Amino acid sequence: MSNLIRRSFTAFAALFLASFILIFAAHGAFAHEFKLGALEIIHPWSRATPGGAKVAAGYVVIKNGGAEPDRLVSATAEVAGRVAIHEMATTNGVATMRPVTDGVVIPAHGEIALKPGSYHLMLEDLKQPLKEGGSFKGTLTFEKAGTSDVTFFVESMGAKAPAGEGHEDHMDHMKGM
Ligand SMILES: [Cu+2]
Repeated sequence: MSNLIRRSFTAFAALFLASFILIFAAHGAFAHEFKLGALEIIHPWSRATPGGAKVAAGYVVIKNGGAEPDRLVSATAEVAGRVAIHEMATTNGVATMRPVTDGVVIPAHGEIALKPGSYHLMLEDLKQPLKEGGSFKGTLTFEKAGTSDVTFFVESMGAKAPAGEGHEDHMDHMKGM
C-alpha cells in the first residue's frame, strides 16, 4: 500500500515538474516581466522604426499587488536621449497626445496598461533605429517602489497599432511641441 502511495507521489511530482518547466518555457518565449516590490512590470515593448526616425513609443503593463497606489513618474531608455510619458485621448473624434506631468497612477490591487492609443512612453532623441526582434535596456521609476531595470522587446513596425497611433502622428506631435 505505502509502496503504491510512494509511486503515485513520484509520478505526481514528475508531472508537476514537467508542467512547471513547460509553462516556464512557454512563458519565457512570449513575454517577460520584472518585479519591483508590489509591482509587476509586464512585457515592456516598442516598435521597429524606419531609418532616421527620432522618436519611438514604449509600452508596458504594470500590475500593483499592494494595498497602496503607486505612480509611474519617469523612465529612461538606452536608445533615447530622453523619455517622456504621454497620454493619448480622442476628443470630438480627434486623437491628440499630451505629456503627462504628474505621472501615471497604478491603483492598489489594480493595473494600468501603457498601450497604443493610450498612455505610452515617448522615446525622444533616438540614437539608433529600433530593429524588429531586438531589445534595449531602460528603467522605470515609481514614486514609492523606486526604480527597476527593464528590457524592452522591439516588435514589428505595425505591431498592435490602431489607427491614429502610427509613427507619423508622433512626428507631427514632435513638430508641434
Ligand atoms: Cu507620444
